Amino acid sequence: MTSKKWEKSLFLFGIVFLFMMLVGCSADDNKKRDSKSAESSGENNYSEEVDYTITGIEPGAGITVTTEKAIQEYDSLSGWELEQSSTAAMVTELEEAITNEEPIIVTGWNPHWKFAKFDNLKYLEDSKGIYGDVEVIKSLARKGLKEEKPNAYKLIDQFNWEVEDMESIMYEASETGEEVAEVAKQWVKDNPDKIKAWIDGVEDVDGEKLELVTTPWDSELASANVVAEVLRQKGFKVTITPVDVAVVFEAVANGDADATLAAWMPMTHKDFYKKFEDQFVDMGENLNGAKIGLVVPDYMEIDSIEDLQAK
Ligand code: PBE
Repeated sequence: MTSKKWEKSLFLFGIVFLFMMLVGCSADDNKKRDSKSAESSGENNYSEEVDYTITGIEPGAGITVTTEKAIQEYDSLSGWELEQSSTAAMVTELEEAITNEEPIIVTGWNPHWKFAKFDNLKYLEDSKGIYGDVEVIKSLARKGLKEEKPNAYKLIDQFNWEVEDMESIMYEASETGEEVAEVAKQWVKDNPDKIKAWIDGVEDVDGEKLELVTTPWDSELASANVVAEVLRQKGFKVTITPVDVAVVFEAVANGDADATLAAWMPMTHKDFYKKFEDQFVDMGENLNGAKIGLVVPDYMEIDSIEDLQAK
């Protein structure tokens, strides 16, 4: 993977070098320098070119709240806007920008299939640590679940998987157009070894109901559907309700939902977590190695949020 990245970088470097040679030989010195040659000499106008706008996702997302904080904290982002729409719209804009080799700055995260699809993305360094470093995804249960539905609690508590597992489901769903729920079911069939550890000591039940609440992103639809499928095999009747992040926390806190597998901590959902802390049971992480931040295609010659310019 890393060496592939290297090869690709060298290849891209070669292309950029050739391009520069050609431009150098043929360009009329009086011609106005285009932005590409300005960038290669160390100056760039990326901030102006993206119109001081970060391409964001849904207003309710943790990464949206966190990015608003970043805009306040970084001098280099002063006067910037966060364009909020949807994850699908962000991905379309990212795809278009990459096709045309144009600059773009998006709110990005792992696990997400865009990192598998476009292998030329990079996170901008975040010296102030607004987005944190490594994120984990936690499972939360409503108070009383352990006592009332011990087998469901045990299974959810034992659920744990890798970034690659989650990403493979997301990627396959995005490539084939199949529902995440369907791909998740197949994943459960294909990974009996992983599931063995989750169901260790869990007894079968007879139609006990269980309500999982989740955020609407493919990452959390993947985990919810995988765990729901395993719970169903144990005899549970499971419903999955996708809602806004704020509602996920509220529903578990007030007992409307039994559990969620979708809490990104310590940064992404910090505000929501803090608001309802003590009103739910933190069951610990189910995935380690998630990440959020500002993401750009690697043909943009900047490394850090501080390389951007205030409006
Ligand atoms: N995400 C994906 C979510 C959590 C999962 C990073 C877009 C968020 O920002 O809340």
